[in-house]
Amino acid sequence: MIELKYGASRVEPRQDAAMQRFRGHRVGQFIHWGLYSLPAGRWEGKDVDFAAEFLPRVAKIPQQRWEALANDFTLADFDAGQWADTAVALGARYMTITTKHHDGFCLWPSAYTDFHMGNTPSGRDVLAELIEAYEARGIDVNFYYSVLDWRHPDWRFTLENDADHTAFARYLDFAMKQLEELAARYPSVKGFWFDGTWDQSVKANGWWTWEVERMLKERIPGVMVNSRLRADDLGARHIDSNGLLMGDYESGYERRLPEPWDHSVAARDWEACMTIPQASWGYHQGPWAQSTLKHPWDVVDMIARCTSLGGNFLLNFGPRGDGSMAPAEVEIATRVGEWLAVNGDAIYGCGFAEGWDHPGWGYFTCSTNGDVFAIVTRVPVSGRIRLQLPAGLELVELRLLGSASSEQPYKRLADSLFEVELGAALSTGPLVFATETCAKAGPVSRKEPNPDVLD
Ligand code: 2OX
Repeated sequence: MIELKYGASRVEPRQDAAMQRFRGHRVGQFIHWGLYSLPAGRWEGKDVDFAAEFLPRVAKIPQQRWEALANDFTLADFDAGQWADTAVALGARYMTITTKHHDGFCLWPSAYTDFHMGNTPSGRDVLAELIEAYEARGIDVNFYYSVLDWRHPDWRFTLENDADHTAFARYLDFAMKQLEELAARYPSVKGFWFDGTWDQSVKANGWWTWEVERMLKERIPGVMVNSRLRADDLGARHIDSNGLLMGDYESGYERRLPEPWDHSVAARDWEACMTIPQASWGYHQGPWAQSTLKHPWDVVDMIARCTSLGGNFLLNFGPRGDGSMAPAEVEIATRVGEWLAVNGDAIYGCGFAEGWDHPGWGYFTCSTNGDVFAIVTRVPVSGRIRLQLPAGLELVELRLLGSASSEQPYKRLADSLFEVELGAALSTGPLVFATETCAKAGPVSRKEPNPDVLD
């Protein structure tokens, strides 16, 4: 063990009530909304086929012109209740909103910059409105905060000389003050999701990331912070130089998920975030994004995959510049939510099913009571799946969620191996079977009879 001042603050996962609540949520709604939502990936009549929130960088837009977008951010069609209804439709249990993205624009009226929503025509405090609307529907609100800031004069990507160190020290002070301000103004926030922490300048200031975590936890009991905030004394990120997780959950899975059979990730709390289009977080109006929207069953597959590996899934929405939700995203949220309304027992509060090997046709999840669910998202062309139970278990019953039928569509092929005929139920989308099992009588052997199979 290396002696670290700013490494992980614990060895084992958090088990307090706030952590257990977050862990049980499994499905969250990410929201990217800012000035980039207005041009929505198009500048001077031309589509810019890159993530919409990167438009000012990719299209090299002069700072003044970017800032002028604030005059058009009128919120003509913004209704926090409508956003929260979309989260309810999705079945999300928490929401994470961009309070400040890389362009530096703040959704709350910050005392430390003029570049904020309070100085747009409506002057509304949209964070306060969102917290009220979401919490009224029982949905937790978390804040995304980009440490990277393209606009602030004291931001540095690297620290090359004394002047850089002096400037960046001022920047870190500014960001700390903004975070104190967020914590003071919106004390019911449940967590902070940090981004833009990968540059050398931040890695050289691990102490600051440690101090941010400490400050937030002191001011907001139970608050969650993601591992992406953190760097240790030596600049190691997420996982400290002793191999321990920093922050409360691992947040490195961005637009990618762990491999379904990689059970090692289940040892930690984690969350993956995902876009609905291929690669834009902010709303992008062009076909580059709109022709790549995921199918609701793709989203269900990802939710099931994350749950089966003990992680949360944060699905991103990019509301439009007028404040309205994109109809195509609302439609997808609604379809996914309809599935969760029937099958949520296999997701909410569930996690890794110890002893159940990854099946190619989908995922096993396990509730806190030990109920194991088989979620079928990847059906073989045969229309049948093989259900391999852990050695020593006997199948008593399969119950198809959302079905009143007590028919048992399976037959035994071998010890602990069953075949399930999926049949017509398939046409309604991913199927979930609740499994009821009991201990098998007699001796249990996992040994393959084939002598060429090595143990
Ligand atoms: C930068 C270099 C390579 C790949 C991704 C990035 N990246 C991603 N930079 N910023 C991001 C932000 N993180 C997501 C959660 C979005 O906010 C995206 O803008």
